[in-house]
Amino acid sequence: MSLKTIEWKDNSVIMIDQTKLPNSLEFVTYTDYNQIADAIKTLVVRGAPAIGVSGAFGLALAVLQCDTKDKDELITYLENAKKILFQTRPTAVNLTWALEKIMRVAKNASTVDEIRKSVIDAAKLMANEDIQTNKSMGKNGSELFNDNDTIMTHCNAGALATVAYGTALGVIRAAKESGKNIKVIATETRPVQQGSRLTAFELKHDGIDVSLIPDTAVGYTMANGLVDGVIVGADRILQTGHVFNKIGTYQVATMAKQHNIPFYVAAPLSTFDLKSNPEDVIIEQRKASEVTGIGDKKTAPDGIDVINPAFDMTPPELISGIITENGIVKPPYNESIKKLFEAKK
Ligand code: RUB
Repeated sequence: MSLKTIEWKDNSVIMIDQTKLPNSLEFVTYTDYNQIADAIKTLVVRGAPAIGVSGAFGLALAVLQCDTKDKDELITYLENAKKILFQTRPTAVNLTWALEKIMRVAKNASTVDEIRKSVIDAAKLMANEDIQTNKSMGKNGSELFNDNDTIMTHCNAGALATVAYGTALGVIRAAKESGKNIKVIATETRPVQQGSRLTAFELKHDGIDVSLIPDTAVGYTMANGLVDGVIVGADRILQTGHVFNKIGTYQVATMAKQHNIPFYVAAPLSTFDLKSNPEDVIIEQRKASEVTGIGDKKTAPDGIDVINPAFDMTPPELISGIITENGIVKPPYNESIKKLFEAKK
């Protein structure tokens, strides 16, 4: 069984503290939605689907924290909690999706007790469904890869970015479970090192063959025939097929195109944002210290100006296919994504 990133237990939320990986596997327990907001902000929990479920569990804690007997008061309390949770990280759309879904459940309930029960049940269900969704995505995507393929991945779109199993790494797990011998090349993913700290840790933990490369070796490995395909996750996918994902994804996709290597994205339907245009999406800018040092060690001069976007946008023409729990969509994305959501209704 792959790692379980986030769990509801005895009216509290238990998470792996991802800031401590790979040096130690530690769990934290939260009983206050403000702690969840903080955990999302400080990357204790990260990855689009995991952030969504964390937001839902944040609202589940909020219904327990507010001890009113008045329904309107409880809804107002939840609206405020939703606002605080929403403000944590702007780019991954799964957070908005999850918070809105839970708020709809709360507003549809008729009594205070019913709100409490239905919100907690819905958040727990969302967490369970995330695992099932990843398994379906894995099954759908595993056919894209052949025995003895080496697959490159960027950032961490694994068990640690979801509740368990993973999106991009879920596809790799499923391909392996179907009997294929698959090797993985993980980029280290500067500046926060989700590749070296998290992907390398989780694949090694699960006994999957993984080699780590510096981000700067993407071109070298592709040019030397060491890569058969690429698979990454996503934080937001637009109707046009533009994919927002961890900074550097665009470079990997461009290099894959240059070398005729298929580039796939694996993400659940909750990662799609059918309303926004590329220019509407807020790209999170993170602190300079992530770039000017590694851990406590300084690697740049004091006072240097820094540009540190957490995400970039990969245009549809670089993407060979998008794997979802309801099937794989291929270009032209405007049509195939529209059809995917029409079939869902
Ligand atoms: C995470 C990141 C991941 C996607 C994965 O960034 O960009 O690739 O969230 O999502 P961060 P998915 O570590 O800054 O949160 O699991 O849907 O593929």
